[in-house]
Amino acid sequence: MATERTFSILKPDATRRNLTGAVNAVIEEAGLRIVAQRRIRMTKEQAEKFYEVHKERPFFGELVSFMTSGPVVVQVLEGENAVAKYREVMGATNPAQAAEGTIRKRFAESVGENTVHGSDSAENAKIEIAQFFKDSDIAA
Ligand code: RTP
Ligand code: MG
Repeated sequence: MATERTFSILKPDATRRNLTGAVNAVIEEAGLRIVAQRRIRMTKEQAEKFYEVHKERPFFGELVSFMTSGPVVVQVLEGENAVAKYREVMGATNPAQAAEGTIRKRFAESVGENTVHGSDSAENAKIEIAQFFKDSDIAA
């Protein structure tokens, strides 16, 4: 498996509780490298576009309002099999179902406020990275 990149967001519940360093430590301990990182305030338009696939879901409004409720940290992570590796390190969407040691098991408060986002495929990772980073922002 070649080196791969994935897109990550440390969500507003992580910044609110001052957990960005603790989450980054888990990411780095898993062997993923943070090759780009920026703290931003997502606009409603950015959040709606980012989560467009969920626009018909009942939780869409709540999700957009949460993602714009405070600062987030957007990141590009790099490593062997980074997409699948990060999904494993994040744990299940619902923290109650997440495996021991995963970010969501350790830190997440609820299925909505679940601390991190990670791309679900290499193809989506490319699309998501391009929404927030230029090639020149990434230093591998
Ligand atoms: P993400 O996209 O944020 O990495 O999370 P995921 O793949 O594990 O979960 P996904 O199904 O893509 O859902 C996206 C985000 O929507 C919120 N959500 N709320 N209230 C609910 O039932 C519910 N279900 C999903 C979560 O913030 C989830 O991460
Ligand atoms: Mg998802």
